[in-house]
Amino acid sequence: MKALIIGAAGFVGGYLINHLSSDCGFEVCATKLCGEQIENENISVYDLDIMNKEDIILLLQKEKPQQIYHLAAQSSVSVSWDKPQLTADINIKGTINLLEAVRESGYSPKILLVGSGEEYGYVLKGEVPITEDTLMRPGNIYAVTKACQGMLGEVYARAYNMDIVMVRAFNHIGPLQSDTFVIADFCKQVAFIEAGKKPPVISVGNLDAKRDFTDVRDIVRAYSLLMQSGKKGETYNVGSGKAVSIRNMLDKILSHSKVKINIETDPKRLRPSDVPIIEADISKLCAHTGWKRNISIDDTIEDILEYWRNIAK
Ligand code: A2R
Repeated sequence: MKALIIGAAGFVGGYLINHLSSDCGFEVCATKLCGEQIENENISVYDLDIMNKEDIILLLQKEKPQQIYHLAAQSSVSVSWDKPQLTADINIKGTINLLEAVRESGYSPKILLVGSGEEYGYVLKGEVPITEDTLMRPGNIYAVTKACQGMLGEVYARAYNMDIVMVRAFNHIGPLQSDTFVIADFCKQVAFIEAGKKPPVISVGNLDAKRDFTDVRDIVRAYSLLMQSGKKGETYNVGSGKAVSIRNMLDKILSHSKVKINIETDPKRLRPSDVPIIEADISKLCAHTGWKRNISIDDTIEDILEYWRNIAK
């Protein structure tokens, strides 16, 4: 089996490369933007900007992958406020470029479009856990573009009978994640405190919000299972199915800390529009693929802490 990962230089891409090449034994080709790095001798790496449809066509004609994982995105919510046009171009136009390139290439790979739990946005009390049929009320520009990407996938699957599966991924965490994400941020702070490079006070935002956290390694396993048995034109939630409060996550992180740490609320980290609970209903994913979480939250936290301890050394 040959798989192409588009936008593989990001957080998820590295884990997906490892899973497909090492665990599944696939031949993997991966794309990155010029200037990005992918260190892996066992795969073919190409520079590709998805804004250039002709380049996508040339790559597809050369490699003819049976599976295409589309990860390339402007994936930051905060950047999406500053650069709405760029976000729409990459996430919507880029996806159209890919789908059109596949159509023009005249063959039929299976395609996974990676969306986000953010697409659901303002979830009402009675809507938790969130099923795939829940009304989407995106609360930011990134989420709007991802919702649009998913709708495009549905339309192309129906109109052109293309084998496209959509996912809405909830919070994924793991080593290598940027510290702009809450769990990486907390673990980094703890590691720098342990190393004596920061006073023993951890700054936090809203600890009451509950979110659905899953290890990124379990997430990419779900993606490859969906490429085996996900149904054409369908959308799947990918998450743990169990929301945990940020306070609970912080307690777990602090319980692994080697030093005593005080907690301090930083008003800059408080986001007034925080949705109180986001929890995925993953029954469709489990029923169609047999997926279940393999890595516990505690094991993930230990791995993330170890990652930041090595950096803080
Ligand atoms: O923005 P950069 O320089 O970090 O590059 C990102 C890349 N990318 C592009 N690739 C090809 N053509 C473009 N025009 C283009 N613009 C950006 O896509 C980055 O290397 C990759 C996305 O990786 P991350 O931002 O690290 O996202 P992550 O966490 O790996 O999530 C993967 C997917 C995304 O579709 C998210 O929206 C979704 O999972 O949650």
